[in-house]
Amino acid sequence: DTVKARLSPALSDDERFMLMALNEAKKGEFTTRPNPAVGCVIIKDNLIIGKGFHPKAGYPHAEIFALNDVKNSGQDTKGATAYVTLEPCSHFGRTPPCASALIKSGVARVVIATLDPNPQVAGKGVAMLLNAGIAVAVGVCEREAKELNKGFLKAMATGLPYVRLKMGISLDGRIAMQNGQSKWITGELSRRDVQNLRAKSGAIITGSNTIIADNPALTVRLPDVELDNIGTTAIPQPKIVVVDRRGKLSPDDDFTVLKNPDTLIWQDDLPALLKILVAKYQCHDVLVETGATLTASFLSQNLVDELIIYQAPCLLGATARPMFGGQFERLQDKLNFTLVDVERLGDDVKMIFLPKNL
Ligand code: AOF
Ligand code: ZN
Repeated sequence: DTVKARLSPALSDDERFMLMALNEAKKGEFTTRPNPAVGCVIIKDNLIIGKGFHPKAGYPHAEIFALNDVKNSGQDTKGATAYVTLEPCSHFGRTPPCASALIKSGVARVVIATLDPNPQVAGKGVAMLLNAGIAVAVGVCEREAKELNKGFLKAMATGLPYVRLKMGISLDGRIAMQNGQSKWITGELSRRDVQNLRAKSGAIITGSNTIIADNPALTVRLPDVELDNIGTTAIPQPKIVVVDRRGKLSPDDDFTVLKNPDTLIWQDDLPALLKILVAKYQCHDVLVETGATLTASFLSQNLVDELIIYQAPCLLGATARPMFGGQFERLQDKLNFTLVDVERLGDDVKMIFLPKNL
């Protein structure tokens, strides 16, 4: 690691401060949706004079918390530089435009990690700052900033959510025994990691077979988070969607997810479902947790952005249920993936793959 550190080029001041702003932004990772997680630090003479993040939709944006932080400590924003992980907004939404607040504060320079594709903003924030004579730089730590708000950025740009499909599998690629028994194949740490995946998802999609076999709650069971700017906050529960192609479920069946009036039972058309999740419910990050058949539909219709596999060191045998219900005649028809991350979680391995689109 020391060798690597010596070989990698030193971070510029702009990058260093933007990474701090990104650390601020991450504090709101589980609570801001449908809004993006955004952080801001304000620097003068190479010192941090204020910082803040967006905690939750309806609350002030990151820039406002950071500007107030400067004021509260009796310092002055005149001539300072603001580092913001997303283009400051230019519109009156639930809150007034941050670009105006920055202009009023007298900052001399604004450094932005990535532009806001929200059509209400989309470059107008930068234009407002430039028109006011503020120096603006865009694209510092852009990759890291985009990583943090994959769902928001994709949904704003395309109207479709960022879809993660997660599976817990055995060494032989099985997800349950023939009788449906599956508790537990993966270990404690993997299951805790899945809680984090759920916590950043606006919706969880599953299938009626999974509901009938396991009666899962599909809830986030993480403690409330302590946000340093607004106090203790519960993580919102994702919306549950049950794809029930053959009409096996009726709304008054005795399954846990059906007791929740917000649960959506959906018949078939998956692309239409994804569009509605963004347009009607503002679910920008979607997690698919389901069995072999629905998994095959999502993958073969090319609807998955990221495949997340937790693989446990056990063999469940040839009669256990496979992870993927699709079938191909010829080897060249196989679905291919690119491995982008591997992590050890106790005795399990977590792997993240991107589908290689045909
Ligand atoms: C910023 N700073 O910290 C965030 C921004 O309804 P509102 O008023 O909360 O506006 C939400 C929109 O503002 C959201 O869709 C995104 O475009 C932008 N988010 N902008 O300047 C922030 N969270
Ligand atoms: Zn704003």
